[in-house]
Amino acid sequence: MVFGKLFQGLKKTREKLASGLSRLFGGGRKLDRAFLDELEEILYTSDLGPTGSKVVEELEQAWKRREVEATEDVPAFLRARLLARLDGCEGKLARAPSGPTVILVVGVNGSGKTTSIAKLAHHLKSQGHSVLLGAGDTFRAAAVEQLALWADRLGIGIIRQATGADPAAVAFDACSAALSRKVDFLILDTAGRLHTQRNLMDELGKVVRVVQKQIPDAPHEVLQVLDGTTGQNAIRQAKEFAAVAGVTGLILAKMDGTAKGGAVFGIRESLSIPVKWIGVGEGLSDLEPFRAEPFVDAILTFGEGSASTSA
Ligand SMILES: Nc1nc2c(ncn2[C@@H]2O[C@H](COP(=O)(O)OP(=O)(O)O)[C@@H](O)[C@H]2O)c(=O)[nH]1
Ligand SMILES: [Mg+2]
Repeated sequence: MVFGKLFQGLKKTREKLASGLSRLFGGGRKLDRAFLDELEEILYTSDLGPTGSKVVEELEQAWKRREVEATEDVPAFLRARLLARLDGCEGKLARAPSGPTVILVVGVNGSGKTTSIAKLAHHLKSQGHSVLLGAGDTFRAAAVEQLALWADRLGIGIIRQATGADPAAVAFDACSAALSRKVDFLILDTAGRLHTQRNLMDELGKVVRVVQKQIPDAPHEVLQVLDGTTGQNAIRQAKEFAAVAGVTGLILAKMDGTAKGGAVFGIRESLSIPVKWIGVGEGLSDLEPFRAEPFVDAILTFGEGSASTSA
């Protein structure tokens, strides 16, 4: 199956929705106020949260305008509205017009930054690109080692300094090396931080300035890694962080296991930042470019027959 792990990871989200929806849609009901209310409750209490309510509001408007009159038309309507919310989300990376493309990876501690970097490097390498890593999480001794281990396994270069070194100095070295080695991609790891940690956020700004001294149009991507198991919390985190860190794309890690997939819609709705990649495990190949259709179809099922129009 093409999206086996993601599909599996969204099991909780899907099954919770499916039980409510199949009950609602299975009963030969007509489309009326009571139906809409029940639908809203099902969607809201799934991890779609407020997005669930908004989609039902849109449905109510369409129903009043007589654009949607029968319950049979509702699945396709919901699917289309959820898909519309994910417009522009795809697993594509901006590229430098020439020279190395610099990707800065940010997020809170434990969200999955370092692992996602390894996976992304693996993906890029498998596409024939040369990749260099910069060990910018100099905060914890284990962090540099963790990235170095991945670099070793991948057979790619890593620029590192001792624990406690200035991350901006590492970034400077890494950019010099990326330029002289003429690599296609430089991926910079950073220490975990919260948007409230002023000194650490300033440090991030300094890293960016140092990078720009050598590669003026860099970083070409600032990817924020979010822990997919945190659901609606991830939305708040993304919003607060993005405002100060110039985030250009999101990696949703840990979408295997107990992911709360519905939060993706809320993230997209409250931020104009696209979800670009999905992490579905701890292995190197467990990173998938985000694709809206399979994602929506893995969440939204209506029991008998589905909203999906794709095979
Ligand atoms: N199941 C699962 N675990 C992940 C995924 N991404 C990261 N992890 C795990 O989450 C933990 C923290 O990851 P790490 O990359 O060190 O986070 P960082 O502190 O942001 O750099 C590690 O145990 C990873 O193996 C994922 O997509 N799925
Ligand atoms: Mg890390």
